[in-house]
Amino acid sequence: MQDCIFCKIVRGELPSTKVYEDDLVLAFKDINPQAPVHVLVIPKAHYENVLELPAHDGQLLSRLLSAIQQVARELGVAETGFRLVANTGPDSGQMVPHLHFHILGGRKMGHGMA
Ligand code: DGP
Repeated sequence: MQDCIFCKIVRGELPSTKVYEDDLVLAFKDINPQAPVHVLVIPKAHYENVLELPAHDGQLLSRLLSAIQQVARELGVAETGFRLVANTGPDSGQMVPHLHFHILGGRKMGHGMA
């Protein structure tokens, strides 16, 4: 998508600190980290949120899950634990309308989800 900032990151038109990449999926550090480890895992193709992500696309779903697992292990939060968040739509506060999974870890998270 032309004006989407995450599509621009995928195309290399905006810089990012990449931590994982394959032909379908990219993971990079969040520009405004909320935890010592804060990574965004995205499909390279533009889907606005999880509701648009095609549930029948087993290859993409599997690749996203593998990337999340690999990033968590490589960045050292697989043992200590992490939070996985996909804000979806207006009430969630989703700011960037390109599906992204936040991996947040490296500190104790609060019990609240809000
Ligand atoms: P959300 O509220 O779930 O849409 O979170 C969007 C996240 O994206 C937010 O934590 C900040 C991050 N972000 C926004 N613009 C950029 C950018 O240009 N580069 C990087 N690395 N992260 C960004």
